[in-house]
Amino acid sequence: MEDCLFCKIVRGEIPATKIHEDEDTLVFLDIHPAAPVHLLVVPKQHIGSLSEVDASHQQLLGKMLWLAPRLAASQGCTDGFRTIINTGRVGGQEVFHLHLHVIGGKDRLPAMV
Ligand code: IU
Repeated sequence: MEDCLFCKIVRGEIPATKIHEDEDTLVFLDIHPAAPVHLLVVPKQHIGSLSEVDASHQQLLGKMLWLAPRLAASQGCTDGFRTIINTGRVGGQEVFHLHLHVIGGKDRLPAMV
């Protein structure tokens, strides 16, 4: 996607602080961190949101979740973390390229629900 911000980061056209990269995903620091540790796990292929995934994305989605505890631990989150996928307007999604937030590094995050 030509104008998608996260596609531009994946292509290296916009800088980001990369934490991890493999053939399917890129992980980088959120520019407006909600906590001391705030990573975004982004699929390299453009998927607009969680609402747009289909059966062919199951392995990719599993990988994104599988990465989360490993990335959190690599950033020092040894006693828990939070994952969030904001989806669509009601879900508060701002960047329409699927991403998994991995948030932690505080003693205890405020309850959300
Ligand atoms: P959301 O789930 O779509 O609401 O989250 C988008 C996130 O992308 C948000 O936390 C922003 O701080 C973050 N972000 C970024 O890391 N780099 C950018 O250039 C922009 C947004 I624009």
